[in-house]
Amino acid sequence: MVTLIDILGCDYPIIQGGMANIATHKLCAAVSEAGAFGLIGSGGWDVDRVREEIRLTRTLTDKPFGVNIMLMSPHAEVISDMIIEEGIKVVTTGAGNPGIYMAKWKQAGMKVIPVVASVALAKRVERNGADAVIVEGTEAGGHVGELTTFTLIPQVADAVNIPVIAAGGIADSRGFDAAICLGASGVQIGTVLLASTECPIHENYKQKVVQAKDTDSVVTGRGTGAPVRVLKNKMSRQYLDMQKQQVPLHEMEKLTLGSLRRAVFDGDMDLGSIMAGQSAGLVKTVRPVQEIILDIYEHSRYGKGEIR
Ligand code: TUI
Repeated sequence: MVTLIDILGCDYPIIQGGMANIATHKLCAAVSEAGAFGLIGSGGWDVDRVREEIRLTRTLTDKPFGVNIMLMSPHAEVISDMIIEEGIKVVTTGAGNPGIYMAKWKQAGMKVIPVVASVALAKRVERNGADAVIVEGTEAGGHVGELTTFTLIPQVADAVNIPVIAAGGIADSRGFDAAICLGASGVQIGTVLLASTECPIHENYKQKVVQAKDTDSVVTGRGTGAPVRVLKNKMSRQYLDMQKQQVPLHEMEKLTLGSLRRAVFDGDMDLGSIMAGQSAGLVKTVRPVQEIILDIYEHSRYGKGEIR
């Protein structure tokens, strides 16, 4: 049986989320060097920037890494071709159905691992040739679906015959073990890596994650087609107020436009969009990536055996 580790070519069944504007060569290389699977997050970037990030990653590590394609990006199609030219072996996708790209990626010999938020899409991508699925619950940060990790993982595990990777709400070995018990073969982590030494975001963002408690995140934009989980601040409150007043979407977009960048680069914790998951409440300190990965894997009770 092909295991997730075989598909990815890394040491541990732990994948880094492809966080837009955050998952640069620095984070990706640190994760892969630690024995997990790093990803370049292409959301928010054009094709040349993503190519540059791939090349920079290769200067930092010989270990395998992949690229995440944010399917709502206007650059998704050109990036989907560029990663073939660059010899990327593993691609993950998010925020949509990657159906139109699957054939060419499989033709190029790539492993394709879509992020899904429903059983229906998991089954569809399996039929289209996906090698595994990342099943993301609404606990996750950023763009999210409706269902929880706890309910989705076993339902998808029952419905498909490819490895399932759990995402959303996992920040330590307990979450990792729970995911394995629910039928997952591995996990994807994002929020806990925001609070890593190597994560290239503003220090204010890291501190905001560390200080967050259980109830400090909220989903903005439910019902608008692009629900996004962020940490509560002035920006999220303004957004939710406008939503209640049914302000037209393009007006709301003005508010969100560039707001993730304001948080990531300027450290603006009032008017920035601080994307993070519910697991922020579990994150207590900023640690090196290697410590975060090893802490999850070494303390695991169920994740080291014959999982596929
Ligand atoms: O994509 C993510 N997380 C993201 S993308 C992002 S950038 C962004 N910024 C503002 C607005 C929107 C996006 C920030 N965080 N995670 C993967 C993910 N994919 N979560 C949920 C889904 C998903 C949802 C519905 C995947 C497929 C899907 O189905 C659509 C269909 O066509 O069936």
